[in-house]
This record gives sequence, C-alpha cells and structure tokens, in this order.
Amino acid sequence: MFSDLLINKLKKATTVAALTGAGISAESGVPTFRGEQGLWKKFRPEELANFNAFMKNPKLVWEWYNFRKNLISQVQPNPGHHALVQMETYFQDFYLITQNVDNLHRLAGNKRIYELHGNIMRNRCVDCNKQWSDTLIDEENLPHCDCGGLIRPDVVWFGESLPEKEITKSFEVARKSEVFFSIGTSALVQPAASLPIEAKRAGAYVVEINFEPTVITDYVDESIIGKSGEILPSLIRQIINDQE
Ligand code: BJW
Ligand code: ZN
Repeated sequence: MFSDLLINKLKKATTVAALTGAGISAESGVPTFRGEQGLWKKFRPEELANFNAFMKNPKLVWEWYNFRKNLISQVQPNPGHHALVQMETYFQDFYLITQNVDNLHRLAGNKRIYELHGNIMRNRCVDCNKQWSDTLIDEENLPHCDCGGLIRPDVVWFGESLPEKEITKSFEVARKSEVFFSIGTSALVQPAASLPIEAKRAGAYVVEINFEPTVITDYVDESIIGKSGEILPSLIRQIINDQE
C-alpha cells in the first residue's frame, strides 16, 4: 500500500507534519462538509458559516452549531486520530495542523496542534472578543456579553482571517517538513489548502490520504486512496515494526 520511498523517508525523518480535514473525523461519525455525506447537503454554507448570516439570523446559526456540538460530544476519536498521536511520539518533531473544530485530536492526545479554524467548544463576543466558556447556548434566549455584544462560536467563517500565530507557524512548518501529509481534506478552502503546495515547493515529500482523489492529487508525490482510520494505523505499524 505504501511505497518503499515513503517508508524509508519516514524512518529517517525528524520533521514531519500533517494537515487534517473533516475526513479524519468521518469514521468517528462526524459528517464532512462536502460530498455525498456532507453536512452542507442539508444546510447551505452561505447561510450559516459567515458573519453577516450570523448577525442576520443568530438563532438559525446557533441551532446548527448546537446540533453539531451535541453530535460531537457523543463521539470518540477513531484509529486515524490515535495513529497521529503515535506519530507525535515517534518523530522528533511532529506537527499537527487541523482545519477541524471538533476537538477530537486533542481528545485523542496530540499536544502540538495548530487549530486553523478555531474550536467549536469555545465561544467569544462578536464585539470585544472576550472568551466565554462552553455553556450550552439556548437558541431561544441568546446570551450576550457584559458589553452587550452577541456571543458567537469561536470558529473561523468565510471571509474571516485565520488566527495569526497558527497560520504563520503552519506555513513555517510546511516549509521545514521532510514529509507532509494531507489527510481527509478536499483541499478547496484557502489558505489551508496552500499548505501542501507550499510544503512541496520547499522540498517536502507530500502524501495525500483520502477516500477519493482531490484537486491536489495530481500534484502530490504519493496519493493513498482509502479511509484514514485504516491507512494511518497501518502506516505507523509498518514504521515501528520495521524498526524493531
Ligand atoms: C475521507 C474519509 C475517510 C471522507 N478517510 N478521507 C483564495 C482563493 C479563492 C478563495 C479564497 C482565497 N483566499 C480566501 C478565500 C475565500 C475562502 C475560500 O477558501 N473559499 C473557497 C471555498 C473558494 N477562504 C476564507 O474565507 C478563509 N479566510 C481567509 O482566507 O481570510 C482572508 C481573506 C478573506 C476574504 C477574501 C480573501 C482573503 C476562511 C475559511 C474558513 C473556513 N471555515 C469553515 C467553517 C469552520 C467552522 C465550522 O466548522 O463550522 O471550515 S468552512 C469548512 O471547510 C470548515 C472546514 O475546516 C473547511 C475545509 O473542509 P474540509 O475539512 O476539507 O472538508 P470537506 O468536507 O470539504 O472534505 C472532506 C474530505 O474528506 C473529502 O475529500 C472526502 O473525500 C474525505 N474523506 N471520509 C479519508 N474516512
Ligand atoms: Zn463583549
């Protein structure tokens, strides 16, 4: 399933990074955004994942987020998440960059994580940015901050900037990685989708793991088609076993 080149590179590598997307959580039961099983088959993204839509209809947007928070609170990390924890232990320098807001990488045990699109378990004020704890938001009685501003999920919507430290570090990591994985992402949403491109430009061996080909498949060095929850454990097993 894996090329000898990849296995040999991984055995020698000290700096390895992975960018993950919704596909890594699919086997935990969290729907992806696009595609056949995508969340947005049922909900139109333009209506929900942007600031103007929130200000126009906060109740609707909060209903969507409460639905997802409730779903996420009932699921567990899957073998794909766990394999990425093993990678963090195995490689001298391992960086996990995620577009996911579902907290499952943290729950699995990864420590060095860059969350590019925020975290669904956090909230903040639309006006003063004060962080608010994860109390359940009642859509019928929307909470406000001390300053009067509405409380919103602390995630990144279309047209909004990504957290500066996370995105800057992620590009630095992409440029210094020897091997860079793009896992379970359609690679359509910028600027995250540029990370594998930047990594390859800087000399990394770029590997895509996805259920189906994506817009970057022809560009990467190695494309592995299948479920991340099966491929990643098998890859880490092979590296560790060969070492013994
Ligand atoms: C499996 C599997 C299994 C399934 N195993 N695989 C440059 C060019 C063009 C446009 C832009 C640009 N720069 C900025 C933009 C605008 C916009 C953008 O990129 N638009 C494109 C869609 C065209 N970007 C932004 O607005 C970003 N902000 C920004 O750039 O600020 C500066 C700026 C602003 C305005 C103009 C210019 C500059 C912000 C993007 C924020 C994205 N936010 C969301 C919502 C987060 C909150 C929430 O979760 O509710 O983030 S959108 C949504 O998409 C979410 C995801 O993180 C993100 C990526 O989706 P992902 O993870 O790839 O999921 P899917 O569903 O697309 O794919 C799943 C994949 O898994 C599939 O490929 C499956 O095959 C696979 N899979 N099961 C392995 N078991
Ligand atoms: Zn406030």
